[in-house]
Amino acid sequence: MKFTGKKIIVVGMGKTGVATAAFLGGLGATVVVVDEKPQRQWGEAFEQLAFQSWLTVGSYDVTALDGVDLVVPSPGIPPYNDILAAAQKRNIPIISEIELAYRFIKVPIIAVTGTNGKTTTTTLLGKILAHAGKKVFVGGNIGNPLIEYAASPQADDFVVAEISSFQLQWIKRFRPHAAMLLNITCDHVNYHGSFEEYRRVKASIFEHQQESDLAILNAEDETQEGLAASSRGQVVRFSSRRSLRPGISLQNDAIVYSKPDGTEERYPLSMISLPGLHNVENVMAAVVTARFCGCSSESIIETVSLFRGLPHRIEFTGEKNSVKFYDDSKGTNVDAVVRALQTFSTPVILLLGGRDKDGNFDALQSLLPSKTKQVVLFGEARDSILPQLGNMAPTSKEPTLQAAVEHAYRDALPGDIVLLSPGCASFDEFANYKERGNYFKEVVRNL
Ligand code: UMA
Repeated sequence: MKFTGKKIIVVGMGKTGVATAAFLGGLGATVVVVDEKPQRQWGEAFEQLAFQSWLTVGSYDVTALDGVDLVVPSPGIPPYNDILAAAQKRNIPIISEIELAYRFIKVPIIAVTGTNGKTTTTTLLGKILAHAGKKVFVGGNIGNPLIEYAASPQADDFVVAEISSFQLQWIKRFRPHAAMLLNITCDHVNYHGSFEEYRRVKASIFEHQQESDLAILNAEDETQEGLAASSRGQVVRFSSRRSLRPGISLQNDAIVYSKPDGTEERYPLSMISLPGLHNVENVMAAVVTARFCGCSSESIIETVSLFRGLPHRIEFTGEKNSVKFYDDSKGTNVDAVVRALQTFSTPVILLLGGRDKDGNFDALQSLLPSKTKQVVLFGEARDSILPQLGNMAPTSKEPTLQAAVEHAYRDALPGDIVLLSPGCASFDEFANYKERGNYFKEVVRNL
């Protein structure tokens, strides 16, 4: 599709929408922009665009679609949004920002998706490639839209992109040279409408791959079995629970990458300082991709050994009177809580709550007796989570995160661990998970 001379509506004027509008205007399109928020709240980046002759501000309703040839929604706009629903009815094509970017990016794209572990794996992979001397751009859901890269000189060897299900929602031809699906568990159901639809959208990351592309799948994830069979790319599966030949798997104290030709590479488990088996899986996916991109095993081991992980992911926060505190504020779904609990060998005091994303907390029941001493529920979701825990651990409720931390500290004995792994979004009290994690650290410091 040619974009020059077309009338295109961009829905949502956050980071993605502003960059998309600028890109389309640069191509010679007429751009209509809309957002549910009043224009004065669209931020400084929009103000740079506001007086361009190719741009008009539309009203946030279906009339904005009049005469429009194409819709580019921001990732945060759910598919059931009125404007998107009307565009579908009128057969106006809709493409996501990553689809648009893909059509203009000439550098091979490595796409990282999964319910959990995306940002850690994307960051690690970016570091491995850079350490091996490759020029690399790291972007996508991690914070900088790919469309910004499409507009740049593109002087890199690889683009490593964290890709969310929201960004995959409206792809048409998006074909990453390497793609990985780290795991899929229940998340974002209120956006996609059902777990099945969320899974379908996540799996579409492989849909347009060809024989020369790499597809990395989780061998322990039953829902991915069909994908291995249907993939046109070169499939490599990983497992942290059993040996895979071919595949990459954990065998005693080593990660063993067994190739289809029967050769093997070994990576010492001791190179990983990040906690939990889920991080071993993230490293496995990064190793396979880095080898595919031409990095040496030695260089990979060096980078992984130096990597200390990212904030708010089971991050040690501090110790007060021999009580240890861990910040897993990025744990915004139930599966992330399961992973965090499995990381600790002794039962913890778990802080759980925030804004519920329709998570299924029943899934925690079997873990609570062995992995928790106590649960403190907090925030907006505290009442809705309580009955789902099935009285499997002593549980109390507090209105706020601060009250929950203070409650946990009052009850804790020397040697105890207090873990914030909320299993919920942060928006009832905070702007995002980072703000929640930083606030947690501040409350701990002030105890
Ligand atoms: N808006 C509407 N109508 C709606 C919803 C939102 O008009 O129904 C407007 C808002 O008023 C706002 C704009 O849309 O002005 C925001 O757009 P957006 O939510 O798509 O946010 P961006 O600033 O463009 O950021 C997006 C990603 N946000 C989401 O997916 C929600 C960022 O991921 C990403 O870093 C950025 O693009 C660059 O690629 C954030 C995220 O939370 C970190 N992602 C989810 C996650 O990781 O779980 C998927």
